[in-house]
Amino acid sequence: MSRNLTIPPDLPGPREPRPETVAVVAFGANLGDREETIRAAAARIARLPLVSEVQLSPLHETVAVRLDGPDPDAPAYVNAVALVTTRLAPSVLLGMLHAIEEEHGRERHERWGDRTLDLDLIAFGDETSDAEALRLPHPRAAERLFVLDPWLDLDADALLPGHGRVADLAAALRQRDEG
Ligand code: PH2
Ligand code: MG
Ligand code: MG
Repeated sequence: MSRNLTIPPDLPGPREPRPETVAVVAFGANLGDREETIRAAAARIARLPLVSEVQLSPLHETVAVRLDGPDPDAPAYVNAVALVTTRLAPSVLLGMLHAIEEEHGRERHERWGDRTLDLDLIAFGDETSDAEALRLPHPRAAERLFVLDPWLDLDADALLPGHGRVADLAAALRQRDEG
């Protein structure tokens, strides 16, 4: 009896190492010691298996954006972005980011509510995905100056897959807000 169980040669086997990819991770915190939390989370990501480098941007203090717009009376955020060089699969990295949020006491009550730590996977190389559990790039990244500005600190030529230059997206948002 012979069955064709041959693995097609162009599919990577499950144990084959993935290539190094640069992931863009956004950090946000508006409760507790925001700066300390973000620095600790970046150091934690750097210690993950199959992560070889983490470059953290300068920290930006930003007005909280609620579902109905900016709210200067809400606790302000500290936001940052990191470029994470990794051989992890994006879904595995995302699971680890959620675990780190929990280590920092993240509680989920209301959408866009106050939080000790939010870690969002903004982009993963030039991958795009419509999967419900992991949309790439992050569906709201192009509209968020608190993501685009720290990303530009690290890479003035950054590209958001499917949307173009991050610098152009940020300039368009500023014009909309000021114009
Ligand atoms: N994150 C949100 C909602 N609002 N506002 C600021 N300034 N910074 C954030 O990171 C942020 C927000 C949902 O993830
Ligand atoms: Mg977020
Ligand atoms: Mg989030």
